[in-house]
Amino acid sequence: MTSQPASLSRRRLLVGSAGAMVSVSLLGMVPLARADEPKTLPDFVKWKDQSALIVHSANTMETQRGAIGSGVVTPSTHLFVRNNLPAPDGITDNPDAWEVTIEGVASPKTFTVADLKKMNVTSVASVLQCSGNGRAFFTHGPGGTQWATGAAGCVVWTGVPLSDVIKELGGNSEDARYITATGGETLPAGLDPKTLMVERSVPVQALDQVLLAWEMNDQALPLSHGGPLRFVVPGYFGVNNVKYVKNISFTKDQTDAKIQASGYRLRDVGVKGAPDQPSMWEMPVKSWITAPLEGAKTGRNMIYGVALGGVNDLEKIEVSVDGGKNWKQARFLGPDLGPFAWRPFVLGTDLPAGEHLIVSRATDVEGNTQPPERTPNERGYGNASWQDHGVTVSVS
Ligand SMILES: Nc1nc2c(c(=O)[nH]1)N[C@H]1C(S)=C(S)[C@@H](COP(=O)(O)O)O[C@H]1N2
Ligand SMILES: [Mo]
Repeated sequence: MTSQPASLSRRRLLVGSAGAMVSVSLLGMVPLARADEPKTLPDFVKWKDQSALIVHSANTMETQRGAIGSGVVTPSTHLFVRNNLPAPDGITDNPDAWEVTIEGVASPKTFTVADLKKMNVTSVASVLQCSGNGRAFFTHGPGGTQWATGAAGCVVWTGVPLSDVIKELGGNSEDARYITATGGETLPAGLDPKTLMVERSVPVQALDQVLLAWEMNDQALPLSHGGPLRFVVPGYFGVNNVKYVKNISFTKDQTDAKIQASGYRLRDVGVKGAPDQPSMWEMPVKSWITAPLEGAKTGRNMIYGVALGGVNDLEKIEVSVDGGKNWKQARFLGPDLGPFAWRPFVLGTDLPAGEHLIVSRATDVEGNTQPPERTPNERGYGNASWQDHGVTVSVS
């Protein structure tokens, strides 16, 4: 493994620092890939900016809270990565040749990416956010990647609206209630494919916004983000945005793949996932502070953050520097790239010396607003609590 030397030198670096105890215990027979060991970027994402990322595992990396910046669009080098399975090898070498089959329509057909590129090309900005973003704040210890704020980013997708493709195929079947998209992973042999495959169903109403995308941030879609072709559902949680999509089907029922049937289901702590529980589809309104994060000087300070409305436009963003007792309306920054994009915001305010709990609370045009508290749920999904996303800043 190419990461071995770097990983070893990192350990040496830790000896004699605060991490000394950890590193000493790592010397010897402990396997390289320990969950608590700082890791270098795996090969398929070597092009990313490691200083902007927290590497949780070879398939999970999150953006550092302070690395989001105040731009509307997240640079691809800073964007989080989350793969349930390793990304397939070599499929982005000739992206135009990638094929996607569309079924559950009047005339089913297989398109290459080259075919799709001749259609009505559109760009949409949308927030990509993992269902487990904010999981680290739950106190019941839900399993899975301990994402804080960084399993989210706002990017610009370019592709063809699925609705255009469907029109060309004579429309979808009348009894279709879901659009089911299948990822192009090669599944390990000998195991039940249903337990591993990334196949997600979303309500057919999402057809209004689904894009088949081959570009992200004006570059060919990288393998790590689903190239050559991705099924993008703006406003929906990350898992519904199926990478390397190879099949799209209009179906009467949701897929019985595990990732849909029992995975990504909202339920009480201790309860098993089941198809009758809410699926992680539309994202709720949410925001968080991105600066300052630790220390600040007394006097005038600029407080920055990002806010998203999920499927709705935002109405307002408020900031409190006293833990939610008093709120002030902050200002959105930059252009509004539409309901699915996030909006950076800023508030200029005077901060006296002392510790301040800075929190933010977004409200969408339908009056939906962030709750003060998270709702405990088995897997730690959908955390939009404004209290959890606050930061304690010490001002001196
Ligand atoms: N084919 C496929 N699509 C996938 C996944 C996957 O493992 N395979 N992971 C999903 C999950 S859980 C999330 S949060 C997003 C992450 O997108 P990103 O890695 O581009 O940030 O992709 C989704 N689409
Ligand atoms: Mo996810």
